[in-house]
Amino acid sequence: MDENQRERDELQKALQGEGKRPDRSLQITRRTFLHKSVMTGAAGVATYGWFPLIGTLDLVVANSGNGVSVLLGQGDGTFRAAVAYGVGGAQTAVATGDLNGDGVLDIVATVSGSTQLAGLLGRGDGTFQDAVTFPAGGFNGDASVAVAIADLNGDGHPDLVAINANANDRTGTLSISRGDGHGHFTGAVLFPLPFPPKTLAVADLDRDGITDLAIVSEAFSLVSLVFGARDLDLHHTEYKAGHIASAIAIADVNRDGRPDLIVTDLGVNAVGVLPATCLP
Ligand SMILES: [Ca+2]
Ligand SMILES: [Ca+2]
Ligand SMILES: [Ca+2]
Repeated sequence: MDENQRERDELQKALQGEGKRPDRSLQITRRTFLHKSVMTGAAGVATYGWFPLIGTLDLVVANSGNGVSVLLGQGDGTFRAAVAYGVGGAQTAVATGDLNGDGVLDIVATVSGSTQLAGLLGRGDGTFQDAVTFPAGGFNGDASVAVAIADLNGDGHPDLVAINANANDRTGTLSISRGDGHGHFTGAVLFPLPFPPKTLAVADLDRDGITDLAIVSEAFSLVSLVFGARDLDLHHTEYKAGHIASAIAIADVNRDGRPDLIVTDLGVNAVGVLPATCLP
């Protein structure tokens, strides 16, 4: 039996055993992630923790202890001392984007054990205002594990996106709060996920001008692609992804102008690549 057939069989067994479906408007297609692997010799955690760049030189770090640290670049590859901002708890993930449309990058972070997102609005001089909170909704037992600032409905205004994992029943929710471009967000629209998510990446995967999501579930070792849509009538496609998919990045690996998925696999200490040509 070849590796791809084995993965398809494992996926089929996993899906039959799980037997859960979203109860809202996420339509599901399931496919097998026919990936190529590159051995790294160590557990792949390169993108875990999210250290997104502000501009090109600064770092934002989610602190497992408490708060978010910002390290401003000095232009020579070194950084000033970290400045910590309290956001009401320990962080599991952080993302940057312009929440209020003033042209200055802002920060949003998950708060461990909750679905309250913390936002830090940038002042434009490398410092940030006191934290504000945005509810990501979720069901009893949900906790936000990753966050993004991305325009999922293509109206030109950044939306707040969070994925919540439920510790009780191995499910999760996708939370989308639509932004008005001025820092105000609607209440979270929730989409149940039939797996516990771990992390996500954003890009316009199908190149229709609307940002899409790639969500990783480590527990089910899959990647779920959720395609943005103007009315938020979302559908997603699940890809079986190796043995223990743990982290994801999106980049044009083969330089064909289309975004490819790069997924780390803790099960075999490898990095898998799903070329855009395999995407729907
Ligand atoms: Ca801003
Ligand atoms: Ca939007
Ligand atoms: Ca798209």
